Amino acid sequence: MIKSPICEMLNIKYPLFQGGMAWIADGELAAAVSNAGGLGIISAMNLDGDYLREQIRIAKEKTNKPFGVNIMLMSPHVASVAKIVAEEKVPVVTTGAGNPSAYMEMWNEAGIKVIPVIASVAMAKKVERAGAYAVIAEGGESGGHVGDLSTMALVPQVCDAVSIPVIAAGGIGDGRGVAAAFMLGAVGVQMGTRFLVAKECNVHQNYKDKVLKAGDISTIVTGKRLGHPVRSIKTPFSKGYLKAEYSAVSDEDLEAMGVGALRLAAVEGDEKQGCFPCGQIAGMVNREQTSEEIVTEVMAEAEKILGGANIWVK
Ligand code: TUI
Repeated sequence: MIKSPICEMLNIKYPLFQGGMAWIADGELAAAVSNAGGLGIISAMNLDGDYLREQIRIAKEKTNKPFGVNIMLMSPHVASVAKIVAEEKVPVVTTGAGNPSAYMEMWNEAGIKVIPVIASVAMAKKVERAGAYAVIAEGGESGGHVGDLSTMALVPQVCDAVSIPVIAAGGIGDGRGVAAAFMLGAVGVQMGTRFLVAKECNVHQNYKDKVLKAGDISTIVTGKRLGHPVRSIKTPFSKGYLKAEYSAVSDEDLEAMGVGALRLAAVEGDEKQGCFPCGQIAGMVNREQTSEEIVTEVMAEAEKILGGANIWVK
């Protein structure tokens, strides 16, 4: 069985986090992953505190295991949801798409273990100085908001730069990815895309079907011109958006084109105007499974690979 320091630190069976995917990762999915022995994570996305309180209530009802909340730092409600996680004494908070230092003191005082998602060495050092418990180093293979570096380049450089534990994310879809992450110096992994098709994932069926159909080159990154690059499935909408970015369309019109697109995809399954975030490992996701099947299968594969890795040492 694979055990790493992060298991004891967070009181979880497996060093496997489920990504806090906006409009997708709700209390039901988080509870299912936590019950399977991983760390389930609820996304606070860009809604107000009422939504988050309700999802935390659902998670607490469905599991007595630790779970986390992901706070997207570009959310207009970031200040209020930041307070709610402290009030609710959520065991773990992950953050994304920015620098969480301003909230760190409040969260640390509430006894929350803060694990920011970072995409560069500089940001990893910054959050370590501000009191982060660990970091999630996420490469640009991931779905959603992405940085520039790949997981292979980012993870070892972050491991060298900080002394807190490093969790690897981006491009990890099975046990081979988990084993590779450990070889790069990580003590755990976060997976998002694989959980998009979990039975307990309440995303629209059109979204699941797109992920199941997607291959290795089915995703593209849009939003670079406005400074918010997002990896999503190639659709007429995302290809049209990319074209608009390289045209005379104004920044304001471009911004307007993207408003509500994540919700349209995840909740309505809108294939015309929705944005379907998804990682590059989509081609490895070919069937719907329960969260428990995903977690146990991935960790068993990793254990087998790591157990036999010394065949390369002569
Ligand atoms: O945050 C994510 N993934 C996301 S957030 C999201 S919602 C959204 N909607 C519209 C536009 C953009 C996003 C969908 N997917 N992943 C974690 C992540 N964080 N990836 C990369 C980063 C990151 C990037 C820059 C973290 C820190 C950072 O610092 C930049 C700075 O200097 O402030």
